[in-house]
Parts: sequence; structure tokens; C-alpha cells
Amino acid sequence: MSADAGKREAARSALQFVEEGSIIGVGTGSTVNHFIDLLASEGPRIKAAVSSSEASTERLEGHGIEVMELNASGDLDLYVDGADESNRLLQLIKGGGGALTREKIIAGASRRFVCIADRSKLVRALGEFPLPVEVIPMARSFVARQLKELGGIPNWRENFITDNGNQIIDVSGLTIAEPIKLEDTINAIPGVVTVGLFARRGADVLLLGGEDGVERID
Ligand code: ABF
Repeated sequence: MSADAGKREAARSALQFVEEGSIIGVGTGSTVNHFIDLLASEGPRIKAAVSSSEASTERLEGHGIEVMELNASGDLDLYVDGADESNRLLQLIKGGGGALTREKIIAGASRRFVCIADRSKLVRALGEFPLPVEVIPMARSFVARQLKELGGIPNWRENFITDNGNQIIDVSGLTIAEPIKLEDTINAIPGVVTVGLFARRGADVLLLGGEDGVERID
């Protein structure tokens, strides 16, 4: 089974969490794209979605699904999104697609976060995937030096601007033994908008699509 087929199966499996007439949070990425398409074709009819990116908004609206501002929706019962890596505690690295800030906001505003991914995203320890850090542009070099002091190798994602007008540093070489601690440490660097470690608020359910079907981890 290809990784893409695994993503699609995980996305299909997330439909069981969607309630008819509800307002749900919808993330970003190729796995979520499957979720949006399947929601439109075979899922329950939702009232509206709160979207984590311009790309997902466009896709949702293309299917005739109303997109609402989080300020208008209030807290959400469900958020469905992908990840770049997850450990067995459902702590995640996210932000490969650059939408980490809005993703973290919606995850924080949601009672249940269902993460969908193909099997390859499950890792023993987080950190092989470079950790994305969204920064205020004027702080980029300063933040990069701080990240070096933490033992990372910062790499500016050139020619990329987030939906919030900021820049991204991808940090490789970090040993993430204590995800919550590292999330707090990086969050505390002036100029950091969001770190793509979702450890304080990880996922509640992880659906992993693979050869043997969809594995659910709670
Ligand atoms: C978003 O999309 C991200 O946080 C993560 O970077 C990415 C996962 O990508 P894909 O679903 O394309 O593998 O959820």
C-alpha cells in the first residue's frame, strides 16, 4: 500500500467522528485534503468548518462547505488534522506545510483532536523530521542563534511566507527527549510565534493508515 493510500484510509476513518450539523476544525496537508474530499462525497453534512489555512479554505469552499472564522464559531468539538511525526503519547511535530500557528490555535480551541496520518509518521522519538518554528521576520537570525544554542541546526525556509506574514526556520539535529520542556523553551524565545511541537496539547486520537488497515491509538 502506498503512503497516499494509507493517508486516504486514515482520512476516511476520521469521518466516524464527524457529527451531522456540527462545526468542525479542519487542518492542512495532503492527508487532510483526502479528508475534505471524502467529507464532501461520503461524510455527514456539516454546518461549517473552521480552517487552518488558505489552501484548506479554498478546497472546502470548492466543495460547497461553508468556512467560518474561529472568532464566530466559539470552541469546537472536533479538529481533524495531519502531522509530520507522532510518538505513542500522541505528541506531534507539525508545520511541514507551514500552517502550524493556525493549527495550534484550532487544536487549542477544540475538545477533541483526531490526527490522521499514514503509518510512517509514527516514530519512537520525535525529531527526525526537522522541527518547524514560525518567527517574526526581524527576529529570524536571533532566533536561529538561540536554536543553535539548544543543539539544533537551523535552516531558513527561504521563499516561504506563512499565512500570517511570518517566516519559518526548520530545525534539524535536535534530540527531543522531553517534548513538553522543549516546546516551552522554544516558545519562550522572543520573536518565536509558534513552535511546531504539539506536546502540551497533542492529539487525542491518532488514526494511522497502513497495510493492515487503520490502527487507532488513544
Ligand atoms: C499539516 O500537514 C501539518 O501540520 C503537517 O505539516 C502536514 C502533514 O502533511 P501531509 O498530510 O501532507 O503528510 O497537518
